[in-house]
Amino acid sequence: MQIHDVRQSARAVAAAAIVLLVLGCGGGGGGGTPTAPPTGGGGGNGSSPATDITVQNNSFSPATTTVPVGSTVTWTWNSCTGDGYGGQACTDHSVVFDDGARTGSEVQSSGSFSSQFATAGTYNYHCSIHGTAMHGTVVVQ
Ligand SMILES: [Cu+2]
Repeated sequence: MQIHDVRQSARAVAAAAIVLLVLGCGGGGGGGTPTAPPTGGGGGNGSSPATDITVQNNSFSPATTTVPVGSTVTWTWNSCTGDGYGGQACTDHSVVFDDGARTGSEVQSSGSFSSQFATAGTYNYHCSIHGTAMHGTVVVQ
């Protein structure tokens, strides 16, 4: 009796294992690849123009920035470099508009300056310290 019972149990286990294998196989194969639906309609953020300009030593980056009418452009100073003694040396720069009509920034070596552009046009500017060698353009359209 005992031996018989063991054999029956073994068969049952084997049968169960086969069932599990078949189920496992079907489950794995039939899953398919989940496809993530594209989110949203416009993807608007990707097309937003850069309105941040870095004031670095002897250049504005990017040199030309194109923005929609009404945009506020922010210049952020990044003009500090190592002084060779473990400290930092920060160089003065400014944002001065060539036409003189718009208010520019102070001469400063850190911080930022923002200006809003309500009218379409091309606004050339330069640094009062380094002259036209350090210049940039904001195109408002
Ligand atoms: Cu400068």
